[in-house]
Amino acid sequence: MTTTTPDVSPTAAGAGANASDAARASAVRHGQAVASAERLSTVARAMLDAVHGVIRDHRLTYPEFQAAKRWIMAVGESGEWPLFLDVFVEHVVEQVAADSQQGTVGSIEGPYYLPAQRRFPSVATLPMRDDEPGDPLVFSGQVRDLTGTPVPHAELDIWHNAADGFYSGFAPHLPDGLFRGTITTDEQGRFEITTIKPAPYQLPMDGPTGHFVEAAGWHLWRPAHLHLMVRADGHRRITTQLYFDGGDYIDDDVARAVKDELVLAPEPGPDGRLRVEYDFVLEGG
Ligand code: MBD
Ligand code: FE
Repeated sequence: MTTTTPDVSPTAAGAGANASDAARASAVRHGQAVASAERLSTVARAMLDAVHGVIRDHRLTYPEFQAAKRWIMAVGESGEWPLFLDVFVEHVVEQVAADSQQGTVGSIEGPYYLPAQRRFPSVATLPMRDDEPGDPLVFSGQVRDLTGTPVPHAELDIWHNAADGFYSGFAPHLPDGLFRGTITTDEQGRFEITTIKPAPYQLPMDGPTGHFVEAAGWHLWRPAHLHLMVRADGHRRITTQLYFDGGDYIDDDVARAVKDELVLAPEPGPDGRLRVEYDFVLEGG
């Protein structure tokens, strides 16, 4: 794995805190939860009961309670709650949602989606710099419905990190829009996207999330992944990620978001570039 150190070191303040604005926008995309008093009471009661259970089972002390309070305040002040929740909690929300979902399996959205990126036709090269570091990757496939019928003009949002591990929009040294785009599939639901193979992602080490993970002796890494959102009129939108066979942390994702069906095995094509195909299957229509 090649991880280069950027000139301008992105900090937790960039990678973690900037995700707060993205999280506020995401609430709009996912729809507003309207909880009845009954639902709120039930869920809040269960959460408090779970916390009380942990305190009793582990005989939590006053100094530990105070340390936990200070840490929770620090996460809030640093703006890292979206990061922390997407890494340690979202995978279970996604699993519950997946119980009622057919077709391509989903995975978590994570904190770094940005809407309204550059739009591309079905054959596209994602925005990248001259001499962009990384292994070129050609990712192609087709969007179909559950009956196997192609879905023409589906929209596919794709976003992933640069070879140095950072995401554009959340690291000041990267140009806006790098490795982000919305691709519209052709009449046959097909697409072909040229990009680079993403790199494993390390959570920011200099914020409260990183401090906590290090203090617990856990690691801070996610395996390399492509993020995708696929939507088409009359079909259920899917949010998922694709991973790479044999890559670091593929069996030990800090965010627990890898599913076997989502692991790709790219092979070098005739021109030496890595190539891989993956077809998306959408419900509805
Ligand atoms: C990521 O890139 C990511 O995908 C998730 C889920 C959490 C933190 C960073
Ligand atoms: Fe990610």
